[in-house]
Amino acid sequence: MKTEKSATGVMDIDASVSGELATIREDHKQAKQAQKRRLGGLDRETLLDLYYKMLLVRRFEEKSAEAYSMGKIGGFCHLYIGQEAVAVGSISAIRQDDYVLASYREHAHAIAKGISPESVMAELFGKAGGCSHGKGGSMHMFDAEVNFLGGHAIVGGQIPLATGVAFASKYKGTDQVTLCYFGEAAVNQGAFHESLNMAQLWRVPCVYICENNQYGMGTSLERAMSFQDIAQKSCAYEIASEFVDGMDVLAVREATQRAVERARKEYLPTLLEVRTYRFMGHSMSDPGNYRTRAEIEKYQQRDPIKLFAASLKEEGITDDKDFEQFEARVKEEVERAVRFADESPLPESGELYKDVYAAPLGKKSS
Ligand SMILES: Cc1ncc(C[n+]2csc(CCOP(=O)(O)OP(=O)(O)O)c2C)c(N)n1
Ligand SMILES: [Mg+2]
Repeated sequence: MKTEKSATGVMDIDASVSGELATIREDHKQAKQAQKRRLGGLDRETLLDLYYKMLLVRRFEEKSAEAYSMGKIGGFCHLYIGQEAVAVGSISAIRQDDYVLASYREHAHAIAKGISPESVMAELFGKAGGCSHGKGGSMHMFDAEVNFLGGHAIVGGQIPLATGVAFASKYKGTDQVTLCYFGEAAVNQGAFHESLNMAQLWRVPCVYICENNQYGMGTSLERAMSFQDIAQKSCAYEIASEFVDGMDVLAVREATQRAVERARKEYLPTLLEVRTYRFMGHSMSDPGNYRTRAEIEKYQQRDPIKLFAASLKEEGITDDKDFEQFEARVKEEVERAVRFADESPLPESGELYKDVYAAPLGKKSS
């Protein structure tokens, strides 16, 4: 087998996945048929909104990558390109007053939950106009106003926190639901198992969404996990679970709707294993030499945005003119975000001491 290194550091192993390509094309065809069947149940406005949001976060992140290489963004920056259907589909299934907690790969979740692209871009630039006042950066988006509670850099750290947030909703007698996102590598953490145990035992309204993109940094799932059927791990705690195609925005939305209903009405948690793939490296500094270009291309054939666009077009819901208009609107929105971030000032030095400790209940933080 001929192996060579490309300019990007991605290994090219010729034709090793050609057999798999046929399977992935077949999967793609089937997913498209299933998606088209689902389109019928939704109004045009909802469908277009899902498409628009996926395109917005894709172009937003492409622009972030550009800004990163220009030195405008410091620190770590983990892109979500390829996974858009997961955040957009699932967050479309909740109410504004529901909660979302995510990992450090969270730009899309923050935008989908309602933080403005301007505020997310300014946070990436470390500017005062950012949602965390420029002190958090890429991994620490946060806005309590829209119930987006981070942005967590410790792998799996958000899982017990989300369980607590969901418990608090139940304790206070509200019917709010919490969505908790994490990668498949976090499933090996004790915190995941402890949280699922408590969630079912105490009937906590939390939906655990494992974004299985098949890699934890440069380590494939097969190399790190003895039993890789993540949805089935729920059996140990008698939690309801589903395996979902993460490249199909409507499948993600529907599975989340089922889980959210269970949480809201019966205070029951659910584990969703959403199978997806990241098209970019783990972070902006990842040379990516642990997977082949052919493997990436294989999954790019199942690009969630292209899949959805094809379904919308084939069903006569949109045409090429609509797509051009979407591109133009998104471009304008992303450029506005960059302009805002560029023009936003750096945080004042006094900002360093703000929000370090929580204010005692009932008192405003200084
Ligand atoms: C407790 C802890 N251990 C290790 C790390 C270093 N680390 C950062 S990301 C990552 C991989 C996580 O992969 P996964 O959970 O699958 O999420 P993905 O990056 O694929 O979205 C690791 C090991 C960390 N941040 N926290
Ligand atoms: Mg992963």
